[in-house]
Amino acid sequence: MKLYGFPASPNTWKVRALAAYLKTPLELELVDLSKGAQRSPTYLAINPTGRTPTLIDGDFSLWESNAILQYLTAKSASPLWPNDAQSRADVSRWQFWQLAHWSAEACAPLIFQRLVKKFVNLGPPDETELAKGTECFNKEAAMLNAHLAKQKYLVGGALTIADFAAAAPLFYAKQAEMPLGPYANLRSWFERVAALPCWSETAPQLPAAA
Ligand SMILES: N[C@@H](CCC(=O)N[C@@H](CS)C(=O)NCC(=O)O)C(=O)O
Repeated sequence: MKLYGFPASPNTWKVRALAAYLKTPLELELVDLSKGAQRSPTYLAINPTGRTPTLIDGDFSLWESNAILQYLTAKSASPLWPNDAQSRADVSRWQFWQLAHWSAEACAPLIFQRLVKKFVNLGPPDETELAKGTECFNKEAAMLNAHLAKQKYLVGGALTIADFAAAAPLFYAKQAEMPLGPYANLRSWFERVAALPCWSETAPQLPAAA
């Protein structure tokens, strides 16, 4: 299988980390976001949204990183995507939350304003956007921190792809100045997930990106 992606992006990194964890061979095809490669006609032919990552498995093309996580685990019958209806719905719930709220409203704005803008010379951070992102971050982090007071991982007592999805943007917590200080359970959970060798095995070489 081939993954079209940008290694520094949390959405690409979490897919590559999962593949490494599952020992699923995954060839990386670089889509250089800094050069606008996501808008090339050849890339748009496999992913009309013009976003990364995209998985190619034979003649099957799959975009949306959380769908890719589900597909890779389903293919290898891994317990990271448990095979009963309630657990699957529970994992999906956290993945939908990650996509709509944790990443889109909280982590991504802070990463964009404090890292990406610097990296691609887009000027100083927008203070209004930073304030909005910080408020959302605190709201979602407080909820997640309370959830993690009851259990070690997002779903049940074991690692799932929900943890891969929610942890990925936090690798940029320091550079994006995400206010993790008050959230001890969240920090311990992230340390547990980040300690999996698959993350360092697939860590990006670039200093920062979206
Ligand atoms: N919901 C999508 C988000 C994908 C996404 O926004 N990818 C960013 C990198 S993190 C991208 O390719 N941006 C390029 C662009 O929007 O032009 C997913 O999870 O795969």
